[in-house]
Amino acid sequence: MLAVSPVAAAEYLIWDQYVFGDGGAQVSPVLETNLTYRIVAEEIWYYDNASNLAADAQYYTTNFSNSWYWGDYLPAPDNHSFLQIDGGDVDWGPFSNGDTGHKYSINYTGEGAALTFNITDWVDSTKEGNGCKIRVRIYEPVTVGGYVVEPGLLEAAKLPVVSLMAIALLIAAPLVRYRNRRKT
Ligand SMILES: [Ca+2]
Repeated sequence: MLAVSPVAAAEYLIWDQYVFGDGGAQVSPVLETNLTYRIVAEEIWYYDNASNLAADAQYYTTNFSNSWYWGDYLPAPDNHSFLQIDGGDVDWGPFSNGDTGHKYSINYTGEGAALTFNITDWVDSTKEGNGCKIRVRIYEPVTVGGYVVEPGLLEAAKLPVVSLMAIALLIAAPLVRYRNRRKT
């Protein structure tokens, strides 16, 4: 039987969009009530493109020497987040530098509504001269009959299919060779 798992569920990508540092909002598909999605935000945008000054979903750097591998980092001012959902701040978690892709991940339980993502520039409060973007992806848990499927079980369920395909190939390969031989 299928097991119910609130964490580490098997999941698939349902949305993949860029939220631009100098742009407007991006709206996700409607997220089902009581289904726990995973939202991943990564990469960097510029709060001052000309000066090579970068920020990510939660943090920013004052060191212009490298916009990917930052020399320093500060949280967004006044406990804000730069990447916001529905106009509100999000706690995207501990800092991720360039070596981990400025990547952040949260769990979000759907409320039967779409989510609106935007970047607010809390550093200099102007989008003039901003640049680049944050990539946002939403993953939906795999469910069967209303139950969330655990990854281990999903892998186990795939195994017989893979085995059957392997057997089919073993049977098909000699047949193809035999047919080709007959043609010559
Ligand atoms: Ca700016």
